[in-house]
Amino acid sequence: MSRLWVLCIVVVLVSGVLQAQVLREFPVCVQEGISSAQADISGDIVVWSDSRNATGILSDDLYGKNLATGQEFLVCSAPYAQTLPAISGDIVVWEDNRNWTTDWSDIYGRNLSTGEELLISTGSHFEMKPDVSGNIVVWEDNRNFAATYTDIYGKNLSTGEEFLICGATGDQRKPAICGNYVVWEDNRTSNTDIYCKNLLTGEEFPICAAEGLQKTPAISGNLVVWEDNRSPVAYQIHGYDISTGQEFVISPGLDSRHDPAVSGDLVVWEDNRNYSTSGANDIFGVDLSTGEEFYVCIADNFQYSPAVDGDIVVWTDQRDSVLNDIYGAEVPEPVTLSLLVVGAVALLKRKRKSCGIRRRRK
Ligand SMILES: [Ca+2]
Ligand SMILES: [Ca+2]
Ligand SMILES: [Ca+2]
Ligand SMILES: [Ca+2]
Repeated sequence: MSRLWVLCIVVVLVSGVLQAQVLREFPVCVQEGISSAQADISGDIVVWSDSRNATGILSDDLYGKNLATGQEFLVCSAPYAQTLPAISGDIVVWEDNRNWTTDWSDIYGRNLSTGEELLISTGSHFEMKPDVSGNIVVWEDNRNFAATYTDIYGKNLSTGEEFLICGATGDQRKPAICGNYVVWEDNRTSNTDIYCKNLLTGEEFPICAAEGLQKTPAISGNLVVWEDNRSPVAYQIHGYDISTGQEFVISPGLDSRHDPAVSGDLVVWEDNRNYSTSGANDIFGVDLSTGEEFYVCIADNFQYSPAVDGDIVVWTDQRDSVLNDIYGAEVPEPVTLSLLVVGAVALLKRKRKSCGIRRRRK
């Protein structure tokens, strides 16, 4: 048997072990009688919406945790509800209802390094579901609802300039941004597609305008992912590489997959494949560099709304009760570990790209 065959067999055996390897899971925020949900992550910082100070409905606040130090901190406790936080580096943005009686929802933010609160967009209409990448914040905005329904707006935090990203007819919703690319769910043709705008060139183009519904896009680098029900049986996870123009199926299956998140080669989503036996969903993922699909969390009851940055996945978890908690898991890097085991290159580590800052767990 040649050395090459021995090496191949060793790698296959090691890969089999790695597939069975359990991810390192950890609680981020678990409080009895309190709901913590809607987590996002950038680097070591996780942020979420939290009911610990709530005195009634619509009064959640925002909290954060530094995973490197274990320190938890308050992000915003203004009146009424602060929800749906998104984070990129030091900038956290969210949907804010403090001016609910006059302005409906607005977009606020905080610079975690300076402590400064950022008033991003207010007005007597809805601003919703923000995302942030670097200095650019994007959100759903219905100021022109009578003419064009919901549109996508953005703001450059460096210049203070607010600008229209897409004002097409029909609803444009759920924007996500990475670098110069903004993607969103677009209902201009009534069967919901995924569109993209390059903020550098101003060019707008469809990512996927197939039959059926394409929804909940996420983006990292040139990779866009979404849930897609063109199949008559279930929502599946699809992807599109902007640099090659290639679309591909990431996770097919007869049980629905929803709400994907992406960082570099790592894609995660809500997954119903075990619903018939467990009565609830789980979080699954795939490393696109190896094609290896794996479970991130198959705990009891519902896990949903995953977010990922680098090797860390966070999600909302109902394993203990219908009151949500936040859990996280570190995804091992199969290629790195394989090389370590066969003793080929002990120090070679494959880095995953993320949209925000690059990171590795210590
Ligand atoms: Ca408003
Ligand atoms: Ca519109
Ligand atoms: Ca469609
Ligand atoms: Ca579950």
